[in-house]
This record gives sequence, structure tokens and C-alpha cells, in this order.
Amino acid sequence: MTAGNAIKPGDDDVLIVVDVQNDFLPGGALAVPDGDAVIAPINRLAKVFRHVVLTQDWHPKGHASFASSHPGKRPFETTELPYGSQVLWPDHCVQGTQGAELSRDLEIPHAQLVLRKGYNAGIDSYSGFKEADRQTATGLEGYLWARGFRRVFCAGLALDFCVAWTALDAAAAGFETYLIEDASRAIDANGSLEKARRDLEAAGVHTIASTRIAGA
Ligand code: VGL
Ligand code: ZN
Repeated sequence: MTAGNAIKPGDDDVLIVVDVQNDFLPGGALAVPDGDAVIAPINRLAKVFRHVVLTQDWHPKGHASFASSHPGKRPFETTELPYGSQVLWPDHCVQGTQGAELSRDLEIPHAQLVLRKGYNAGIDSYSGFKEADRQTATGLEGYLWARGFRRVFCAGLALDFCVAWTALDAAAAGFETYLIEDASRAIDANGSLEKARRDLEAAGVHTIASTRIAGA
């Protein structure tokens, strides 16, 4: 069913599916509550977008965002890194591991790009566009402009971290940006979901239900 003023994805629209990887799904190292609930709506959405990009969190062993790299620290505490405050996580999405693989339940054979991020040992990257130092670019912005896209639709895991940061950076880059809520789930650690909602609203990111997308 489609609510009023449906959005019909066209050639200048791209769906970015964020971090739907085993470690963020039930049983994974950093399982997002109800994370597997995103897969069905994402598969439906992907069928109506001609252009789909996937992101993949992709950390080297001993990454600076892992609590295990900071003696005495535990997951979900924070520490100060050269670029600022960093939430510390359980080891997750280590390059080449099964936990880092994209879910096999995704049905998006036509995805055009898999963008890996978080591969610099000392810098996290929630966003698909810019690392946590807020300076190092992944190249995604240039890619999307070069492809001629105008609107960016984001969904995936986790709503309050990688999906929100990706959407915020898409908006900052000048794309008309949508976050598809029912195709995303949050970690919600220490007020992160409420903060993300505030930031998204302030940035003019449109938060929508997948029922707004024609055919999804
Ligand atoms: C993510 C925490 C650490 C995410 C990635 O995909 O939202 N969250 N790394
Ligand atoms: Zn990560």
C-alpha cells in the first residue's frame, strides 16, 4: 500500500543500503536489536530502485574503535582519540571474517557499488562519505555526483550510527536525502537514537516509511 504523494524512484535516485552485515544481525558480534527486520523491506525497496549502493563496515584487527584495543575499557564506553570522542565497540566486522560479510539474505544482485569504510586503523567511519576525523573522504560523494544522482535514500543498520551519519553527510553534500525508518533499526546506546533524530531533523533529512516509495 502506498500513502499519498508517493515517491517514484527514477534515474537520479540512489538507494544506499548501510551495513547489513552478519555482525549487526542476530547472533553477530554487535547485533542490533531486531536487526534482521530490515531485510524484507530493504529487499522490497531494492526492487524498485534501479541504482543501489551497499556499504560495508570493514575494520582491520585491533581497530581503534574496538574496546579491546584500549586496556581497561569496555564496550559502549567512550575514549578520546586524536579526532575527538569515540564510542568503543565489541570487535566487529573484521576484514575477511564471516561477521563482516554482507547478509546472504539480501536480494540485490543489481547493486552497483560496495563501498567499504572503517579500514583506517586509527579512524572510525560510521558515515559512508567521511571518516570520523571529519576530514578523510571515502570517495562516495564524488562517485554519486559523477553518476548524476540528485536524491539519496538511506536504510539499514544502525539507524542511530551508520545510517544517520551517512544520511547527514549526504544532506551536507547537497543531496536531497531520505532515511527510510522501517527499513532501519537502531542500537540506541546512551541516548544515541534521540540525538540522531534531532540531528537528522536539523539537517533537513526527510524521515519516511517505505510505504511512501511507489511499489515497495
Ligand atoms: C556501526 C557501530 C560501529 C553501524 C558500525 O553500522 O552503525 N555502529 N560500527
Ligand atoms: Zn564499525
